[in-house]
Amino acid sequence: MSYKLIFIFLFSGVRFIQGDPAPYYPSPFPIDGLFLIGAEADQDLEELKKSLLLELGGANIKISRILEAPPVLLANFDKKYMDKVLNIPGVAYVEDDAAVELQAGGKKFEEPVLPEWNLDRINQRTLPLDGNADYAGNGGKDVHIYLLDTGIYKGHEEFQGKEIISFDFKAGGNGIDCNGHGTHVAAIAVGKKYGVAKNATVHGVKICGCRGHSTKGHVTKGINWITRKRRLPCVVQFGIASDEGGSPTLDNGVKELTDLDCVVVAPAGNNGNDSCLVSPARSQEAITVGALAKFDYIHHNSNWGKCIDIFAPGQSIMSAWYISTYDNDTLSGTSMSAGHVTGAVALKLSSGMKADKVKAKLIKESTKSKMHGRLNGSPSRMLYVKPPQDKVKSKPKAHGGNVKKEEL
Ligand SMILES: [Ca+2]
Repeated sequence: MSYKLIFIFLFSGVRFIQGDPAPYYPSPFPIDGLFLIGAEADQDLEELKKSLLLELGGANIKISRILEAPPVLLANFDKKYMDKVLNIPGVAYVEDDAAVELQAGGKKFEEPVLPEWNLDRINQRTLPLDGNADYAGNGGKDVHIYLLDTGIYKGHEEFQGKEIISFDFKAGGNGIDCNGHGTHVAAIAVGKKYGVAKNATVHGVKICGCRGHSTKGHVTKGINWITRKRRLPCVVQFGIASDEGGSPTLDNGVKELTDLDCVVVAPAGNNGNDSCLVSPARSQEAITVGALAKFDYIHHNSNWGKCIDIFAPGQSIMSAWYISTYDNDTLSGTSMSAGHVTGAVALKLSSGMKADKVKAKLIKESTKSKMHGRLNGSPSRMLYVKPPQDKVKSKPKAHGGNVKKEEL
């Protein structure tokens, strides 16, 4: 290998020669004329805005700061100016803004509704289900969960007043869920009946409209709000995934959140494809969650592959719905799976575990090598949350005598 090649490999991805253009990351389904401009870490965004307006002529150009650190601008301009923008000093990269998708489907798109199985499944190593769905610990008390999703239906009985409407991507918006997805995921994480961490607090960070439409730009604004306002201990769950072009902005946002002591949970995505193609699932720092079907197979819609860290129930999950205080509905998807892991993270944080230890701990404690069917390179790891000690299964010895506690 020549020295020149070694040099290029060592510095790949870094603009090491003044005047090299920044990289451009296209989306297969871009929003025409709308771009996220990532700036170098020490770049003054106001100065960069001035440079952009100068290069682009200023006419009809709208530029807004959507993430302070790492710095990102959202700008509209004609793509014919792309080469100019990529050569402006201080620009680290440009990516297309594009739609992101919620990672769930309603029951009308799914198989027949199954009896509630999910909370029962994750506190035992093997099937059959034992009818116990309790978890050890204090239910995630004092932990703050931030859901980048459709908001939360405030006042649902599942939340017992522990839900907080925290952010709306629309100026003047009320942050209330008018879609259902966010309320459903929130109750899987903290709901009094449907939830894993029943004493944690959940914050709605609304990045989707009523029809579930969102963009990388909207999600980035939500990330920015959390980076500035978060309360610790902190878990952030994404309810969305990008298209298969990925997103350096979302990936960088995850890294920033973990640097700020939040644990980040991401759905693997619901396209039945490689999870390493989408953001934030492909992020190294996030806990990426695939959907487990009943009987321990990968759910047919779930993404798969080596970017998944763990699987959790994601088929036919009953949880709260947004129509009324007592409403519920059944959805499937990797967002539902991620809701279980978010609750499990809250239990760990509430027990005093440091945020940077949680991912490795959940992986270490997962139920390994028990999944069935084709895994497509995914790790065979299912979420495991310990039951209370008094619910640990007891078995008499074969010849009578003392009862031995069996660790499940
Ligand atoms: Ca059980």
